[in-house]
Amino acid sequence: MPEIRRGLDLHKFLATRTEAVNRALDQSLPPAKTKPATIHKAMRYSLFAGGKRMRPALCLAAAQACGGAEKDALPLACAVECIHTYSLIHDDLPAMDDDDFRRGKPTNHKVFGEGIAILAGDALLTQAFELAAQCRKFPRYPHQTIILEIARAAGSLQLIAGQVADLEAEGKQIPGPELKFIHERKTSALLCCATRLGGMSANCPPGQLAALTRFGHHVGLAFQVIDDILDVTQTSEQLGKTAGKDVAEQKATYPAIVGLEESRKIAAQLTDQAFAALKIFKGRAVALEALAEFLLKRDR
Ligand code: GRG
Repeated sequence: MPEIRRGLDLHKFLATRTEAVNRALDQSLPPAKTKPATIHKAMRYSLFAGGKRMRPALCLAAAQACGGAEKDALPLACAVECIHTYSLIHDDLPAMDDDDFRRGKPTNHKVFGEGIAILAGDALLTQAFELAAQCRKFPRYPHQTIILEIARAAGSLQLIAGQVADLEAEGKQIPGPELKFIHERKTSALLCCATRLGGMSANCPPGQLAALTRFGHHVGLAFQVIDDILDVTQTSEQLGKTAGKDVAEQKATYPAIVGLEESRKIAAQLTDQAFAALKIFKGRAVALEALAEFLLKRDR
């Protein structure tokens, strides 16, 4: 049944934006046959393997909330998806999570080998900066600001920090605040960055950017709590990746620390905090609201 939220058909929103993002990504990457073909095939393999495109959707919805043109946000939405896909390829490597399935398909290194998978991730990370460098000029947010935004979210204080802390926490009992530290960095940072970039592409004023930051932060934390819940409650087929790995590897998660019911409550509270941040948009953030609700109720 389509979810209609104050006139918004979210399924249609997601379908049309996914199509636009896929088209833009296809045009921005070298064609698969470009020499050396292996690397371009490997980049495209993971990028077009069927991800949910939630980060691009948040970026475009944020641009809409701020009254911007979504086409101006599109290169940035694509840049964030490139970074996200790179992080998944590298996370799946034998040296990291050692996973065989992702997005319902064999992982990049299973198909192309470890060396090419590492390089495909590296190339996607670099592609993100190429996209950002070529985006339109936004008066309040020059290219330097946009590139800094992406670099900081992907760097050793955020995404990489989260991955390092996650690796180091394996098999250990960690306290709640340390788990939050990991979630803020390995998950929330990039969702928040996607949302902020959407606002920046709309040349939003500082008050709106602060609201988008609060929204992205809380939605990002809720996203990871739900991800941990799904790891326990869904099958590998439903998720398109190996389910049950957190328990098997004794990973610190909210379900492991506080149980499933309490984890669901925490995700709902975080989503409420995300909704609260949107008040400033006075009803113009319908797509962001609908996405936050969708992410809370998602089953994959
Ligand atoms: C830089 C190697 C490296 C890792 C950074 C992002 C990350 C840390 C690791 C990837 C695996 C992971 C558990 C990330 C947390 C965020 C998350 C739940 C990603 C999955 O995102 P979805 O569900 O995936 O949006 P799709 O495939 O739908 O795009």
